[in-house]
Amino acid sequence: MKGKVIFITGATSGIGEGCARKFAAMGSNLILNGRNVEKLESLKQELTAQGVDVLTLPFDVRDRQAMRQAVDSLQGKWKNVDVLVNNAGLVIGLDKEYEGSLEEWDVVIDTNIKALLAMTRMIVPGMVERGCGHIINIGSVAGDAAYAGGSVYCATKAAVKALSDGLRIDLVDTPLRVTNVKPGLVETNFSVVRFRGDKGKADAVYEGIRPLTGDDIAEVVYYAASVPAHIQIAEVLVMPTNQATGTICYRKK
Ligand code: NDP
Ligand code: 8X3
Repeated sequence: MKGKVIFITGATSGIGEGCARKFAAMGSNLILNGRNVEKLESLKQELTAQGVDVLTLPFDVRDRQAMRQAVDSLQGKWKNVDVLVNNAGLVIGLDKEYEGSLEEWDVVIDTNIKALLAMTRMIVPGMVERGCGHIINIGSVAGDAAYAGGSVYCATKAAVKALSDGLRIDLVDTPLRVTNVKPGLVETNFSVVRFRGDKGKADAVYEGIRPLTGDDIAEVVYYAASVPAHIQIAEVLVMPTNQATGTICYRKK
């Protein structure tokens, strides 16, 4: 993976940040996206000090025009994206489908589905032209089955599975690969965002169980990206040892 160009959306925290560190440690060059400009800059400083090149592209993935401008601004080696990690995503709330906020659900759907699709639409044609590339989508165990209060989020992650499967079909006559990584419980900023900043509620999600970390998922993403070119890791479900499904966990009292 040395010298390859990896484009990671949502690289300022959690799984995306873990992926940035892992690929940098293995000598890849990075295009890092997120909205938090300060975090992007500090990550850039940290990782360039390790000898890799880092380009920061701060934009809101829901802003189609900003995405277009950012992608069009890529020059030289940065145009040749080898691996696209479609990671930016979130959930807001744990509300019933007939009670939650349509506005909040718009944010979730626009980020998790429409932005992932738009990134794919903008980056993959270049990969097809060059005859190489890998799209790694961060789905979720939540896409396998709905859970109470998770209906819209689960639907977005089911959509990530369908988009990954559909893209794999569309690319079947090319050397490109598509991977859907489906994590279970990962302790990141995810639950803090879900509970609108309530750290107590967020911490309770991981009580009594050892959750995964963003770095753990980065290992899986890196593995999928680094296996020989004739191997396509189509889908990976990765959960803590004491998690069996999206909703069944063993928690120590
Ligand atoms: P974090 O909240 O820690 O990170 C989310 C990242 O997404 C941040 O870097 C954030 O950056 C970015 N992001 C969110 N909205 C936007 C936006 N509109 N434009 C650009 N970037 C955005 O959560 P995770 O690392 O856990 O989440 C990463 C992915 O993993 C998500 O797709 C999530 O659904 C998925 N996932 C998480 C699991 C978990 O248990 N944590 C389990 C399964 C899947 P910024 O704020 O700078 O914009
Ligand atoms: C995040 C996993 O179970 O919190 O995708 O929805 S869960």
